[in-house]
Amino acid sequence: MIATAVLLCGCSDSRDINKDNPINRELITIGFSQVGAESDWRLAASESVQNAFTPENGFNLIFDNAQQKQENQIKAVREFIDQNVDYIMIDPITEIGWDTTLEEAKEAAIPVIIVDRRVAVKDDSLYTAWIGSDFEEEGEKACAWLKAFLDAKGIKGRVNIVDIQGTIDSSAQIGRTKALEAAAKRYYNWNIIGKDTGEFTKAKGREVMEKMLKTYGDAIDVVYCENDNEAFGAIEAIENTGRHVGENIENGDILLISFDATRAGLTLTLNGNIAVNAECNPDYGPKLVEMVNTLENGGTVPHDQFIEEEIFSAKEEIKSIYAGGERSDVTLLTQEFIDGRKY
Ligand code: GZL
Repeated sequence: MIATAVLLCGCSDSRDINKDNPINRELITIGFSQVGAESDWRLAASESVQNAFTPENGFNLIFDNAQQKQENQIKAVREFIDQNVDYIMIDPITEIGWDTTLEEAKEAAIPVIIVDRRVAVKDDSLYTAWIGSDFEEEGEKACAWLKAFLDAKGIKGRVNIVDIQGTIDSSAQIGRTKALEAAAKRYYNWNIIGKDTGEFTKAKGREVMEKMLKTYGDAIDVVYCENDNEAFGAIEAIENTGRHVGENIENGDILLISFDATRAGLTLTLNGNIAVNAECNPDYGPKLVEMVNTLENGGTVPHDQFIEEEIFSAKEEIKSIYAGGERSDVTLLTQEFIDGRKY
């Protein structure tokens, strides 16, 4: 039995939530099931939620880290139901397998808000709202940037790409992979020579990159890392072989694309190790507080809404890109911009 530790933020962070721990009904109790702690992005997203749902703001937060296992998320949600929390929030590790659990929450008349990644359920009324990223658009922006970059350099020949995917069947992986595969169909000279999941972690990203280098060696021109932590691992693996991470793919460099735009990821983007970084905004906390307060006051919230996101690079030649039917400015990175980032 993991002892229930009530952290300073007034949230308990335990898998076996203590049923004897009486809920303070003056506060709105939120049961939050988080994917895990697999990446810098995930830590930032958890911090955003814990900084927002505080007793000072009128909340009691029960926060559960599922350690990247859906069965742990389902167990936590059932415990939230037993505790009769006021709201359940879930960042679902994968999209499938949620119907029964959400039906149980509906029977208990507890509103559910899905955060970040999505659930694929037969009946969308099983959850009150979803707020998250447009992962396919993130991928479209990254691919549009690569296309503009290759055009600016006059590279028309074959470009061999490996895809270090995220957690398979997670919305982020589904969207980012789909965008790359669509771009590879659209541009005759783009060639995806390999893909494998890096599970959004540095260790697995490095392991996959090592395997890809052994298999494809000098043939690799571009690595499409589906999050920053995979890119951190990929850079280590590439540099261990003596190859250079950079933009001169015509001279043997390996160009890296990444997602999340964490502080560490943006630092590597500023110094050119990562060529372009598509933001995945982790700052859900304040938006979720606003949504709960609206609901508490009898208001309604959009059933589905996207969180705003940008795309970053240090390469001045690409100032804007055209993706997902819209033009997006590319934010040119500076150190002070990175220093000023909340997460
Ligand atoms: C995306 C999020 C992904 C991040 C990864 O919204 O679900 O999961 O891109 C994280 O860093 O592990």
